[in-house]
Amino acid sequence: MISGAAAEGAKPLGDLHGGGAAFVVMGVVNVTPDSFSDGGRFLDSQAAIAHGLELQAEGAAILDIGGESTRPGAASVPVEIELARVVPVIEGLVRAGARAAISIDTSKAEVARAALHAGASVVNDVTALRAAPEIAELVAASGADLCLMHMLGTPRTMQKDPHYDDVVAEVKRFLEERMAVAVARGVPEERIVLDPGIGFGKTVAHNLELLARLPEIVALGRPVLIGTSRKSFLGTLTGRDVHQRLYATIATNVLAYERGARIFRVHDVGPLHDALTVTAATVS
Ligand code: PMM
Repeated sequence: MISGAAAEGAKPLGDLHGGGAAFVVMGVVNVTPDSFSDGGRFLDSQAAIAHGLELQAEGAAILDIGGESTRPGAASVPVEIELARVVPVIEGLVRAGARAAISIDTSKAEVARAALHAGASVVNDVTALRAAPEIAELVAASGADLCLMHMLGTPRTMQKDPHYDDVVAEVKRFLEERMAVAVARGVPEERIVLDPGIGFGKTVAHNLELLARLPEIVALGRPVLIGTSRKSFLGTLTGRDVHQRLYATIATNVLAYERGARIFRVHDVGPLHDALTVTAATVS
């Protein structure tokens, strides 16, 4: 059994299943030199911890800590480097008494194990257990939540002319299959969150179709996480550069809430928390 926050029962996603919180904002804390919108800003662990606490104060109920960039074309990072980036940040947040649940954004079993041990209670795996299926057993043993995300190919290849016959049907089938793998390896279904992977092997049209037909993904019966924050399709649509995409980010998240998404992975937590508070009060 793994110790840490997961073992102590921090369950922000559980609230969603029980009808508690109307929505959950997941604040992004990238401890990377090269993430597309905040690469290099929080590479120093003290800066990353301070940033995480700030996002918590703005309303993040989950802090998603990532030590490997998944931007298109990104190379993978050796495990020791990823561990050295994320573990001190998780330990620092726990030491600082963070109330927000800590999510580890990783596809490596060693990193998931160390993060759960340090106090993470969510594993956010953008490969949906394809890179390291044994993450499922670690999640199951610790009682953590698991986010399974759709991606076509790998970050290195995913934006090279992605093709689908029906993007929504294919993403849905993939998520269903990966959920079955997780459950077969011992993860309770009620600990699983699904994410269509906006921007991961998708054209602008694919992203828009996924958002338009989100209820089809929600129909799988698990909480849906959506990550549109500052992403390049918003730049294509508005002509704005990466730091001027807040309004576009808000528009997509408000619509995603209305279409059934309940967990929102964003960089700009305060504005999104306000927008979703009003949306949730308006849409019953
Ligand atoms: N997007 C990024 C990284 N991790 N995880 C999930 N579950 N969903 C996402 O959409 C997602 C993710 C890329 O964005 P970043 O470089 O700003 O972290």
